[in-house]
Amino acid sequence: MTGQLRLDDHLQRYSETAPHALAVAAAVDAIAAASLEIADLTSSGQLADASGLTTGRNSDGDLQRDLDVQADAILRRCLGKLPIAALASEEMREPQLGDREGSICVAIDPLDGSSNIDINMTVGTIFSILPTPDDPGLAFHQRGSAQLAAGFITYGPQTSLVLTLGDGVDIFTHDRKSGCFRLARSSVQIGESCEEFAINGSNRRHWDPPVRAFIDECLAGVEGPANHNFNMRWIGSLVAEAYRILTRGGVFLYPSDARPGYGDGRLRLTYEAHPMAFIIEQAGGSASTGRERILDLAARDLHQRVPLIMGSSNEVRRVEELHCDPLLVASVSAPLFARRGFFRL
Ligand code: AFP
Repeated sequence: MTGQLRLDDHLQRYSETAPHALAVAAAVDAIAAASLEIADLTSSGQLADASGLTTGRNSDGDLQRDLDVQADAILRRCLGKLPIAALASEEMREPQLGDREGSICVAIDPLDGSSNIDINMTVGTIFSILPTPDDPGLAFHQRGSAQLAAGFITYGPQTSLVLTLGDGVDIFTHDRKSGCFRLARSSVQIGESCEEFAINGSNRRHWDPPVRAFIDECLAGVEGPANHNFNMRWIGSLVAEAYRILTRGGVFLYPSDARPGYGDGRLRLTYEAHPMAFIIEQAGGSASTGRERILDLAARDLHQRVPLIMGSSNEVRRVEELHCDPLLVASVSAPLFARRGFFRL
């Protein structure tokens, strides 16, 4: 079936399965259409005056690049034609309320990894689709487990759309000849154990002891408790890391750390961690803060950050075990033994 099934046929079949399915299918179709416009921009780079240069800061103080703004506008234009009750974006301070009769709400990270544009690395769009609650103003305060669908598009060697509609994960790749997205991989599954970890190792001195202990176990390889060797990757683009994990397993960590503003890590719960967690769990993996399941969390505010450990379930579970280790936990709370204390683990 791979290569034959088109995304629009897949969405057509899904749209007849449940009351909200038609609206979900229409939103995914609109995001897929928007992604082709964004792919044109990212693939032209400097030629399309899409340099990735910073144009300012968004509502949450993050550096904003011209392409972030352009991608956000394209997605909002494509989604704006649909009966969506509320739309949230990394590039918008507050959610935008829409059609009160709309059965779904959508959260987007229009261009994740945009700091990689000027170095020609894979970037992407991430989306989360939720049911409309009684009060649409509370749409993005629902638990991650409420999601109806989630996905991301990679703008890299391939323009590929990774999608879960709540019944497994499928990957559709844009076929430039026919101009449509075609099924590349169906029912993607992540192995329960892995040999590859991804973390920004330059932050080691800022990590809590449980994270440091886990990475030290990975580095000890076959000579340590993991009893096998690991490889390391760090791309600096969440969508690229997630795509690799869906392809060959692995564990990704963006934990909280001691840097100012990183007490809850770097990634946003609503439009990054929630959709990624839904996808990873639907593919048989796990997604955690190190202490709690990501999909059990509900955001207090739209741009709330959250530590994210996701991927092969054995390694995610090991990180959680270390977060329960009384010795390691005590060292986090006891100032004397904390990160900048006299004793380093
Ligand atoms: P940008 O969108 O600012 O490039 O951030 C990308 C990201 O949120 C995520 O995609 C990466 O995994 C992570 O940041 C990389 O963070 P570091 O630059 O701190 O390694």
